[in-house]
Amino acid sequence: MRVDSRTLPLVPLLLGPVGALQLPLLGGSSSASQAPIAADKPLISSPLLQEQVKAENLMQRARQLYKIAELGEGEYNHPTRVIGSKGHLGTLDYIYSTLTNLGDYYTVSNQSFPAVTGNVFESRLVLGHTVPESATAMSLTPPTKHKEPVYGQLVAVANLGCDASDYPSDLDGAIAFISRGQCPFGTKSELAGKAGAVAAVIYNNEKGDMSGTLGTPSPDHVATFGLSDTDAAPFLEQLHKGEKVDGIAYVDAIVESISTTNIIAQTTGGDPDNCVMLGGHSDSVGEGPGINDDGSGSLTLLELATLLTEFRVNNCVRFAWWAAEEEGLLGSDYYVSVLTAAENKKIRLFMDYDMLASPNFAYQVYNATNALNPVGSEELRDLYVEFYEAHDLNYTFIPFDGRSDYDAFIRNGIPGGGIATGAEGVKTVTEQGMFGGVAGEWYDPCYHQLCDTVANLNLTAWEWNTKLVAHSIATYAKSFDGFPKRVEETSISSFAEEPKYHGPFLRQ
Ligand code: DTR
Ligand code: ZN
Ligand code: ZN
Repeated sequence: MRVDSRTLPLVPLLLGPVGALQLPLLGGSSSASQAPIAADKPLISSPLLQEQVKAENLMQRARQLYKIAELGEGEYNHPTRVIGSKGHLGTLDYIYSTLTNLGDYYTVSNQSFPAVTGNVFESRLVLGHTVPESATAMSLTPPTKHKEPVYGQLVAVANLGCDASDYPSDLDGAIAFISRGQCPFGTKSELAGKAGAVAAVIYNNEKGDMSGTLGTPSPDHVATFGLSDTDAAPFLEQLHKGEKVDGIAYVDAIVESISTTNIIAQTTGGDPDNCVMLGGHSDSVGEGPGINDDGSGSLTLLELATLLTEFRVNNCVRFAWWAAEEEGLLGSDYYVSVLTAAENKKIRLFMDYDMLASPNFAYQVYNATNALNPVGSEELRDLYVEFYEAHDLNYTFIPFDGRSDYDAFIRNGIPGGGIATGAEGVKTVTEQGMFGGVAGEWYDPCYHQLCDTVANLNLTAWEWNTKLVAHSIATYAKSFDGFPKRVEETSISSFAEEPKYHGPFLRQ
């Protein structure tokens, strides 16, 4: 096994007293010198690589990953691979040991970075005599004081609660009632805390339920709930009429700062100045084992990294298993943030693979365009389209909206794209005709839930998508001919306004 000069061989997984994975910790990105190309290996070929993809091998890895998720039961009372848990540490060890058992085909490095993890153990909101059904504690919310119920009047905040002047003077000891909109949930929670509120309820100003994340913790954050527009309406009316609404808020939660780890593997063969990069995320949410989200993507990468060792490549291939995607793309953000300009330029494109096997799947392609995203993003999109069309498979376009680990890359001038099979979106009748499954149901009814287990995988979708990932690797590992050169400036993608998402959860 070759390791980056700064990376020590992984010590066996020692789940010490604090469960710390004794991984060597390494900042920065790996850089591999070009090893002599193994002349005995055939040049990478898409059909030959695709031929090696077998559903049973993928399922074997999924079963192994579920066993690893069960390591998290001691602390979470259910299987999970959330960052900081033994389930995630075990995932990292599985990925790292698989890669380092592949001889010197890869330079493998571990990149540690600071992250924040949160867990809501219990929460409850009572407004007047009602327990609003849609009330959901926000991700990364702090607990209520002493983790006990707090009592206060519900007090409406003016406008959208994005300025301190919106918060009335009588908010001290009250529960702030704030409309969604214009600024992040974290900003609203912080301003409410500074104004003396004991908790905050942010209600949707669009149709439907609303849950999100407070993002980077602040000492002024207060226990914060999301609420649907329909559940908020009667209380807005009562407050508008000058009636009093008593509130009780209770959150038992923890927010912790920890160090976690990205794993990067780059072929020692191939031009190191022209890399094709691809990633999935190694972590799950605290609520479940994440076998589809994103076990499917990270295991596809691990299987293809293994199969690729039978070939030689002309351009380097860099695999990434991101940590803390679920906390807001922290791993991929960190990785891109520490790239030098020269390192940035070596990455010709980044391909994101996050949820490839949803049970009620649709074949979804991120609708990247060169008009809005770094040039080359559209060509990558069209590679996916051409593959599905060549195999008479239907597909749909989905918004390239910042919900997964491509975001940092496209914001820093690196062409990006990817495919998915769907999360909490609802399959339409038209899509039922295109893909089968059940209209009116989520694409993944177990998204971010305990039931995201091995049984939650659609094998047909997973195998086809793994063949497509193989095709995407082989195409660019063989040649970038016809693919746009990197343009000079590392332009920021043009979002019309601050995007609502940066990661899985709504930020505002
Ligand atoms: N895989 C989801 C985040 C995600 C990425 N793309 C989409 C599209 C629609 C919904 C969610 C997502 C996760 O990590 O939670
Ligand atoms: Zn995901
Ligand atoms: Zn997720």
